[in-house]
Amino acid sequence: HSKRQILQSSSTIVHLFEWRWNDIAEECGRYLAPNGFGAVQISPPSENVIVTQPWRPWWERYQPVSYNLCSRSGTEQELRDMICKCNAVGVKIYADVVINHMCAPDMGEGRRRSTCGSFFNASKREFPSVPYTASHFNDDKCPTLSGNIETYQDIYQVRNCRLVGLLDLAQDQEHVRGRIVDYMNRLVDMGVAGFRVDACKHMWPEDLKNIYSKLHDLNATWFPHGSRPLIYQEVIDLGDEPVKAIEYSGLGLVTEFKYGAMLGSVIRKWNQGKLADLKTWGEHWGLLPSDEALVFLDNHDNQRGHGAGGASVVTFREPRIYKMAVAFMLAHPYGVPRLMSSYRWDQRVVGGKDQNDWMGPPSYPDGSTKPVPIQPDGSCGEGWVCEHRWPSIRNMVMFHNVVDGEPLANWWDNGENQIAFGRGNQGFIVINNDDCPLDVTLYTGLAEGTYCDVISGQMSGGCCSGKQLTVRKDGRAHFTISHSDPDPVIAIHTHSKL
Ligand code: AAO
Repeated sequence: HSKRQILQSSSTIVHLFEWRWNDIAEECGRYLAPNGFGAVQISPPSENVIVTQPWRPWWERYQPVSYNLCSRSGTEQELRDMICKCNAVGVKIYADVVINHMCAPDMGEGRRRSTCGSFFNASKREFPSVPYTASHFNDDKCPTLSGNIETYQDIYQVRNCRLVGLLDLAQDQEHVRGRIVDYMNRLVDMGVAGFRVDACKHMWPEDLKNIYSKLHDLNATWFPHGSRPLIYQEVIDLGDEPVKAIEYSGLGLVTEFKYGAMLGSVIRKWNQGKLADLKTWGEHWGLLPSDEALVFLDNHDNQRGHGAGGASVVTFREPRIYKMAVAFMLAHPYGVPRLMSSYRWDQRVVGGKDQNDWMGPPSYPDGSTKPVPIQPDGSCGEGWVCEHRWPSIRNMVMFHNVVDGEPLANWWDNGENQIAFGRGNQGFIVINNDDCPLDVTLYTGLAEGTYCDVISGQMSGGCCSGKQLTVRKDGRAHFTISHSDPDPVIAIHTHSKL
């Protein structure tokens, strides 16, 4: 296929966690589109409560007070402008929507505690800008004395009580569904291509179905007539609770939390795990059907001990195994992949818990978020990690596009932690996570020729800045990977051919 087709086949989503709309607008044109990224997940665009105790935590954005579109990421105009610029270069925008609940009841009242200055009164459950009043919440249906979810083993508590104390909206009411649908449709009309729906486990599937059915088709300025929003639903199902991911998978994609937890465990070689086991990776491991799963290694919660996934989850703090796991994820055909793009914060772990897990994005003393500066070497400054700009991660996004639709092929492993596999005859990857060198000749399925390894370098202007691999007439190539290599992976594909 042509370069153009490859950029368009892109499905990889990058979560630009807490980025400002203006920075995302620039990133789409200068970086994401030319490197084959398919879409950006943005932080919640709705107006939220301003939390000052602790100081401006990232999680305040998960406490809406209205559906007005202004937040620390920017104004409504900046949001609109960003969506337009990203669509213009073919990068889709998926909005994170918080529709299960509003803020917590102890968040006060007035206009000064909200990001657009809208009035609310949390203890009275009044949010006149929507509007919602006390009657629009689930409290009368919740069976617990505290009003909060006390156990995840009772589906009525999970759906009708307050998640970590947050005021729980009654999506069974037409008025509530209507306000949510209006909010989501305003975003669709502005040009978003879909949604990450927060806390779906805590809403009844039939109510969500009703809401989704009323969404507009995507904006025809940018998308083919009749295109529907892509929806991926946050449901944490690690297998030990009565609420199941499959209750939601008929409605849209579902976040597959087992993916990062299990792959993290294998890459760490915990419980006798080894890469060779990944030969059967996918549904055989108890994961959702591939076409229903949104997959990722870490997310904004479990990279800081919130949510679920546990200690096996790998993050930017362990770059070597992180890059290895990302390479596997983007090379493997299972699921729709999402990359995390984080900011750094100082961890202070006391008794197993990070006391700084609340820390918000790089910001000025007044609480406003800092821009993302790009350094001469292409990395980000000011505490923005920008995993998506790490060269091998960026290049694997292109690998993912080149091999799109091709079946897993030519699997090889040494029975331990050295593996290799291809995707049809379009790409081939070799990974060495053993404590000894890899030195092997393998059938790649690729056409004869010299290929540039996109992990150690890349093609530019017809030259390869990394390792070169020779595929012989019989499709075989010789690979060596030292176990002390900081990037113990080789990946080649038809568009990295010299
Ligand atoms: C903040 C404060 C709270 C305060 C609250 C109200 O931190 O102390 O009470 O405000 O003032 C984020 C933050 C929260 C924050 C909230 C609002 O993470 O700390 O609360 O904003 O500002 C559950 C939900 C899941 C949710 C996750 C965090 O099911 O939907 O908790 N994720 C989303 C967002 C997240 C956001 C919200 C929802 C709310 O991504 O950023 O919260 O909008 C079990 C359950 C899971 C459950 C976890 C954690 O997991 O299965 O469903 O996630 O517990 O409670 C084993 C099990 C596994 C289990 C896990 C952990 O691994 O196999 O199933 O253990 O126990």
